[in-house]
Parts: sequence; structure tokens; C-alpha cells
Amino acid sequence: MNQVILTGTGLFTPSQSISNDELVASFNAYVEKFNSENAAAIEAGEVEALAPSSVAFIEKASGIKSRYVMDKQGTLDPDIMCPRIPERSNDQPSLLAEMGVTAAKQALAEAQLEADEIDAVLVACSNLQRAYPAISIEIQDLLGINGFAFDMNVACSSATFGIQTGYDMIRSGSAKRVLMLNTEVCSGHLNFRDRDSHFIFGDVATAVILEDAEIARNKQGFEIVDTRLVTKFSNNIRNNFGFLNRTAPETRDEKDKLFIQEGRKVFREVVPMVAQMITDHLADNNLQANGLRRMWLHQANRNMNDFIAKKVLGEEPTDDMQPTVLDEYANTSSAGSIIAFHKHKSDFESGDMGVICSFGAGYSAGSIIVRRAG
Ligand code: CO8
Repeated sequence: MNQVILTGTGLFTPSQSISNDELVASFNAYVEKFNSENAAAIEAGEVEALAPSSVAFIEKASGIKSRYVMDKQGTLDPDIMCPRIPERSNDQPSLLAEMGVTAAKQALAEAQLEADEIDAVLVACSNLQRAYPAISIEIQDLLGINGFAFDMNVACSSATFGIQTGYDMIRSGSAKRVLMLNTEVCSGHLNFRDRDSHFIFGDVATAVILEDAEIARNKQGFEIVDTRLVTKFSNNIRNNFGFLNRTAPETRDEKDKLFIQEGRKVFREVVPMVAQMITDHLADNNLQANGLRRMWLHQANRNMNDFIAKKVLGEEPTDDMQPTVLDEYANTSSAGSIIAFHKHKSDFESGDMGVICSFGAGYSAGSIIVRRAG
């Protein structure tokens, strides 16, 4: 089997950001308007009054303070509460492809590679903007890459599933160099009128380059020591958007065609599942948790990550041990753990080990053990 090394990462961050104060002001303006327009029906007990959102709740329950978005104005307008992104002609690069290309160029530069040296492109994400042609094939074309490309979706866990897919291809010899991208416009699938979830997500794109270690130019990369994936069916995070919606027009625009979740249940069920996965993964590789320099966890919820890290490590995690980016970026679905890795990897020294871990809808979870080379 060929040895695999991660030699570059890239990050595209949208230029517009929304603070909790701004988001809550917009939500509460919508609530006030709804309640005053429906005052008589609310008074008669026919309609339930909407409750306001609160910055203090959001920060305590999730740790999120702001999020980047592709369109701030439409998202915050209480009469729209949805990003407004003009449709592009088929001759223009699509939004996801454009975001992915920016992240890919950074990753290629770190890996000291030209785009035409890549053999395969994977787009692994939750929110694909169209059915076909694959976004990955469009990115392949925009960058001038030969070989092949395909899209895959395992919700928030897509990055670790994408890394394992690339790792397996390189180990077996079907590709030598793989570009794996996580392109997320989560704001397009988020119900900004839902008090329980309106604050959760943000937009971003990340990129990772995996190579056969023998031909890698960047010798300071991260060896992939081992990978592990787990899935277990659950309806607690669900989005019923899809091509069959038009066949049932009476329910086509209902709330379940956007992101919905039972957040409490997800919290309770996913924390032990992920902690167990990482613990077993380390044990099966004869590694001790105290031998880890860092865990780059999926960025959904600060409290969730503190629980997982404490269970795995047996002690309170420090910020250095378990870095957080969700305070600034919110939950960026598949990209979260890769943003954390991208921003918090440069201080690693040769031999230092860490775990990249993502988890989410499905349920699904993935763990990638890495060791700094060089
Ligand atoms: N403001 C004020 N109060 C609120 C608000 C609000 N905005 N929202 C809820 N409350 C109230 C509730 O009404 C409730 O009040 P009461 O106690 O009187 O009934 C109280 O606050 C507590 O509510 P919750 O039980 O819902 O609060 P939690 O403490 O559980 O926190 C969280 C909610 C933050 C959502 C938390 O449960 C959580 O983060 N859970 C884990 C979620 C998670 O990790 N999900 C993974 C999803 S990612 C994925 O895989 C999907 C990818 C698809 C991407 C699609 C992009 C759109």
C-alpha cells in the first residue's frame, strides 16, 4: 500500500459577516411584525404567538458569535430572511465552483503543485447547489485538471469521508494526487424564521490535498496514519428537499424542505457515539489519547466539543488542545473541522499527532489520525 500525506489546505471565507446582535434584531423584527399582524387570532387562541430569539441564549447554548454569509442583506431583511443570490448563466462559473477554486488554489500553493498534477477532484459537502453536472467536474475544468471528479454528500461528516475516499484511492494506486473540497452555502438551506436553528450555520469553502508520500514536494505535510468512518440512521437531523418535492405540490414549501433538527437529542446521542469512535480508533492503532497534541473537531457546538474532548482525553481540553472556530464561522457543516485544521496546524512539529473529526446528519462520523512529517 502507498503511504498517503496531506500536503496542503485552503480556505475561502465570504466577505460578509453577520453578528448575533444583527441576526437577533432581524429575527425579532419578524416576530414583532408577525405577532402584531396576527394579534386578533393570537388573542382568540387560533394562532400561537412567536417568541423572540436572544443573543445570550445563542452564545450560551452554542458558542456561536457570528457567521460569514454570501448575502447579508437578504438574510437580514425581515421581509425576506433568505440570501438573495442572482442566478448565473450556464456559461459562468457556478457559485460553489468559484468558492471551491479559491480554496483549491491556496491548497495547491502550500503543496507546491500545479493544478494539472492532480488526478482526482472530490467535492464532499452537505449543500450541493444542483443535481448535475457535478460541481467537482466543473472545478476540474476551471482549474485545468485531467483525470476524474465526483461529488459526494455525507452531510457534516463529508470531509472525513472525502479524506478516506482519497486516501483509499492513493493507497490502492487509482490516483496519486487528490484534491478534496468542502463547498458550503449553508445559508441557502437554513430557515432563518426558525428560532431553534436560525443562528446555527454559515457559508465557507475548504480544500485539502492528499498525495502519495513518495512524490510529495511538501515534505512538511501530515501523514495519514489511519481513518475510520461510522454511520447510524437517525431522523433527528433531516432535510426533505429534493427532486420529488414537485410531485407533491401541496407540501412542497413546508419547513421540512429546509434544515430541521431535534438539537437536544442530537447532542445527547452524538457525543457518546463520537467519543467512542475516537477512543476505539486510537486503541486499534495502539495509541494513547495523551499522545495527541490536538483534536480538530467538527464545529457545531462548543459545549458538545468540550464534552467529546473531555471524554476522549480524560481531562478538560485547553483551547490549544481543541481549537474553536465556530465562534467566528458558526457551523459550516463539512468544512468546520478543516477550517480548524487549516488555522491551527502550523505550530505542529515533526512527529506530533492529532485527530481530525467530523460528525452530523445520518448520523455519520469520521476520524482521521494524522502525524506531522518532516
Ligand atoms: N433564543 C432564545 N431561546 C431559545 C432559542 C433562541 N433562539 N431557541 C430555543 N430557545 C429556548 C427553547 O424554547 C427552550 O426553552 P424551554 O426550556 O422554555 O422549552 C430552551 O431555549 C432550550 O432549547 P433547546 O433544548 O433547543 O436548547 P439546547 O440547549 O439543546 O441548544 C442547540 C440548542 C444549540 C441547537 C443544541 O441542541 C445543539 O447544538 N445540538 C447539537 C446540534 C448539532 O450538532 N447538529 C448537527 C447539525 S449539522 C449536520 O449534520 C447537518 C448538515 C446540514 C447542513 C445544512 C445547512 C443548513
